Amino acid sequence: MHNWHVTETTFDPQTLNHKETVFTIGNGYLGTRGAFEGGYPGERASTLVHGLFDDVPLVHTELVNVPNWLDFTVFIAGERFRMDRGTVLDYRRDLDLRTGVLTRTVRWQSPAGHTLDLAFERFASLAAEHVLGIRCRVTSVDFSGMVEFRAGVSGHVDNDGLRHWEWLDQGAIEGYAYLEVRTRATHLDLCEACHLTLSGGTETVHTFQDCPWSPTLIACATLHPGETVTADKLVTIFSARDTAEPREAALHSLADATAQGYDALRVASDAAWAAEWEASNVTIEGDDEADLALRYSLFQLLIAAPRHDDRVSIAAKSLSGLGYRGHVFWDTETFVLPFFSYTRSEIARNMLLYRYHTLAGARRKAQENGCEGAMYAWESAATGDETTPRWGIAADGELVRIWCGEIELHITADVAYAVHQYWRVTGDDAFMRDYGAEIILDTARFWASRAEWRGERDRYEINDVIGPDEYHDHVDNNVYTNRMACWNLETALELLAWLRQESAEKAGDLEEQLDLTDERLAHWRDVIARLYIPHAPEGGLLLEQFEGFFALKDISLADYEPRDRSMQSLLGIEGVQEYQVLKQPDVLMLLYLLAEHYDEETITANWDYYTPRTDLTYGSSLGPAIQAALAAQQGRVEEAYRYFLLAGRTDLQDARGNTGEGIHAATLGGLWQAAVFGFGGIRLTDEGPVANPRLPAGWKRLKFRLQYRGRWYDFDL
Ligand code: IFM
Repeated sequence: MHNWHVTETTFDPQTLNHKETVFTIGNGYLGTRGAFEGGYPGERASTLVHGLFDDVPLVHTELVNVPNWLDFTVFIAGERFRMDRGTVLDYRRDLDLRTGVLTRTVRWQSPAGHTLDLAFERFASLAAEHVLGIRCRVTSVDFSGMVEFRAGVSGHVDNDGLRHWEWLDQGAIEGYAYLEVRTRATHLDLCEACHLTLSGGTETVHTFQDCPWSPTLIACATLHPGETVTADKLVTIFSARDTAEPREAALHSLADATAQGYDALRVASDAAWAAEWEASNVTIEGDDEADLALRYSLFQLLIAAPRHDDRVSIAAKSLSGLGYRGHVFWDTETFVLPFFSYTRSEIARNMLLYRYHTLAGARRKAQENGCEGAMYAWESAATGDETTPRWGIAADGELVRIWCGEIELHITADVAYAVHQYWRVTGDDAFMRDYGAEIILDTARFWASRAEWRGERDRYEINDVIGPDEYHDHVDNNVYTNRMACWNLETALELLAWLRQESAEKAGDLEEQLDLTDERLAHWRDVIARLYIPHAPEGGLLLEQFEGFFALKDISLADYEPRDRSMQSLLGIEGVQEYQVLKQPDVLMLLYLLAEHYDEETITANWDYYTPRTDLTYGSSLGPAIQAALAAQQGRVEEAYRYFLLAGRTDLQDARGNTGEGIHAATLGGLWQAAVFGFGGIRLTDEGPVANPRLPAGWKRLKFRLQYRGRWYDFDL
C-alpha cells in the first residue's frame, strides 16, 4: 500500500539508535524501541510503560525501562545469530503503519558457513494492550541440524546505567516463564510472563532455564534445507498500576493469549488499527515524502496515546526513548492535543484528565512560589509536581543552570487553552463542568496572583520569566506569557458565567473551594484591563517579544550560514541573549493560537519581523511545523512547504542528530496542524469546521476527517 511503510534495506550500525527510535512500536499502554531481537552492541533497547515512574530521591523521577521482552535469541548448531557476526547477505526492515507490525528479514551466513533466512515480526496488540508478540521463522538454505530458540523476559535493563528494579520472584508455571520485579523507590510491582511455541521442523524439545533475572524458555528443532521452523513468543505485562496482583494478571492473560494463538491475536490487533486509521488518517496525494512523513507522525502519536488511562499523558519523547525522562511539557497540550481533540476525543479527554488529576501538584507548585491557584509544572510526571532538573550538562561538558522549572510560566495558560479548545471542538459540557472549569478557574487564580501591580507605571506586569523562545531567560513582560495570561483570565470569567447557567451547584462549589469572591473577580478584571502587553516603542503593529527586546543587537542569520548547530551553541548561552535571535516562534506562536484576536496586517507585520530572526533549522524542533501552519494560513505556500518538510524530516532523517533519544512528539502533532489548519485552512465556525485550502504546488489532494461536536466532517481538498 502506498506510503504506509517505513523501510530500510541496508543496516548501518552508525544509525543504530536513531533507527531504534524510528522503528518504535506500541499500543498506548507501552512503547518498545526498535532494538533487535537478540540485541546488538551499543543498543538502547527499551520498553516504557505509561505512568511507571521511579524516583532517584532528590535527583529526579523518570519512566522506568521495564524488563526486555525482546529477549529472543536463535542459535544455529550452537552459534548465536547476531547481525554483527557472520555475513548478512540480505536485509530488510519494515514498519507497517497500517498494522503497527515491525518485521526484519535477514539472509545470514553463520561464521561456520551455514546459510539461513530469518524473518522476525513483532507487534504490541492494539486490541489487548497487555499482550505482545514475536514470531520468528527460520528457513534453512543449506543447513541441516539443530536450531535453538531462547525466549525470555530479561530484567537486565537500566535507564542509561541506572538500575530501577529489585528482584521479587521468577519461575515457570505450566510452560509460562515469568519475572516479577519492583521499582526501588516508588515500590511498584511489575510482572512479565512469556510463552514459546514451535511449529515446523522435527524433533521439537522444550525446556526452561531459570537464569537469574532472566527466566528463559528454550525450544529446539531439527531443520533441513528448504524447511522452515516457526517460533511464536507471546508476552504479557502488568504492573501495580493496573492491578493488585500483577503476576496473576500476567499469567492469566498469557493463558488466554496462548489459547487464542499468534494469528488470532494479530487479526484482532489489525482490526483495532483499521478502526483507528478510519478516524485519523490524512492523505496527501502527489507528494510521497510529505504523505509518508505525516502518516508516520500520526502513527507515532497513536501508539503513544493513552486509551484506557486518564492519569497519564504523552511525554515530549512519547514512549520511544529515555530523553526528558518521560516528562510531559507544553508540547502535549499545544502541539499534540489538537490532533486528538479533532479525531479521537476520548484520548484527548484522558490526556486532559491527567492535568486534572495533577492539579494537586500544580497547587503545591503555586504555593511554593508564593502564588495562589494552580501553577503547572514545566516538566510533569506522576504527581504534577515540578520535575525539571535545575542543572544540565551542555555539549561541551559545562554545567548549565536550567531555569524553566522556576520561571517558564506559560505552560499554565497553555493547559487552560487546551481544555477550552477541546471543549469548543467536542462540545463535551460534562467534562467542562466536572473537570475543565476547575482547571481554567484555578489557573486564572494563579495568573492574577503572579501579576504584580506597578503603581508608578500604572500597570500590571509579569516579570522574570522565560517565554517560548528559551534563548532569553529572566525577561520581563514576555508578550506570549502576558497575553495568554490575559486570555486565561478572560476565559475564566466567561466560563464562570456559563457554569452558573449550566450547573449552579457546581459553580457554587467552585466559588467556595477557589474563593471566587466578587472582590477577587473584580481584581481579575483589573488585571485583564491593565496587564502590560509590550508593543514597538513607536506603537504600530509590532508586538515586542519582551520588554527591551527591540533594544537588543540585531542579527542577520544569513551571516552565519552555512552552519550545523544552533545559534545558542554558536554565540553561547549568555552571548545569544544579547541578540534579537529566537530559538522558536514566540510572538508568532501567540498570533497562531489567538489568531481570532488579531487582524491579517498585524500577523503579516510580525511575521516579517520575527521570521528572519528565528533559528528554525537548529533552534527548537517545535518551531518549523507551526511556522509552516502560519505561513500557509497567510498564503505563503512555498515557504510553508519548506518548513513542513523540515519538520517532517526531524525524526525520519534524524535532521537534528538527537532522534536516538526519542521521537519529537511536538513535531508530530505540529505536522498535523500544519496540514489541517495550515494547508487545509481549517477554521472553526458556529456551523462547524470550514476549509480554505492552499495546497503546495505538487499536492493533488489533501484528504482528512474531523469530528466536531459529535459529527464527522470529511474534507477532500
Ligand atoms: O517544550 C520544549 C521547549 O519549548 C523547547 N525545548 C524542548 C522542550 C521539550 O520538547
